[in-house]
Amino acid sequence: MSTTYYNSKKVSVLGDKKVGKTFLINTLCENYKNNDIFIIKDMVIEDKKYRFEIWENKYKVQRNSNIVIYVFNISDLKSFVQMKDLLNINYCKEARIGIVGFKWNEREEVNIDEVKKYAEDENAKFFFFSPKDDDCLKKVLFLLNEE
Ligand SMILES: Nc1nc2c(ncn2[C@@H]2O[C@H](COP(=O)(O)OP(=O)(O)OP(=O)(O)O)[C@@H](O)[C@H]2O)c(=O)[nH]1
Ligand SMILES: [Mg+2]
Repeated sequence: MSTTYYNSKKVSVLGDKKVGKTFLINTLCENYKNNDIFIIKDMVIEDKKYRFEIWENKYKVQRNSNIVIYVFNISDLKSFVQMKDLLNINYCKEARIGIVGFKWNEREEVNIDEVKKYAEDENAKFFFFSPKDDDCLKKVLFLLNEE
C-alpha cells in the first residue's frame, strides 16, 4: 500500500513589483496566475514526498514559512536595495533563505560578487537565472529543502 503521507513545507516568494515572482512560480506551476492566494505543488525529493504550499507576496512573509525566497532584478539596482530592506524587515531565523536574481536584459546593474557576499553573510543561498532557464523554482526548492 502506498503511503499518502506528505512533508508539508510553506514557501513565501517575496520581492518588489515586476522582479519575476510570478515567472519563478510558473517555472514549476504552469497553471499559476499572478497573485493567486497560494498554490500547492507535490514533489518527491530523495524518495520523500513533499507538499509545497507556495505564496507570492510583495512584502510580507507568510507565517510559519519553512522557505523564504527573495527575488530581485539584476538589471535594476533599486530592486536589489529594496530586496535587502525586505530581508532585514522580514528576517526569519527558522526558515531556509533563498535569494533569486533574474537577469531580464543585457544590463547588469547589480554586481554578482556583491550579491554572493551578501548572501553568504545572511546565511542564504544565491541563484542567478535568465528568462531562458527552465526549472528555476525546482532548483531552488531542491537545494533549500536539504536539511
Ligand atoms: N525577457 C523576458 N521578460 C519576461 C518574461 N516573463 C516575464 N517577463 C517580464 O519580467 C517581469 C517580471 O514579471 P513577473 O514574474 O510578472 O513579476 P512579479 O514580480 O510577479 O510582478 P508583480 O506580481 O506585478 O509584482 C515583467 O516585467 C515581465 O514583463 C520572459 O519570458 N522574458
Ligand atoms: Mg506577480
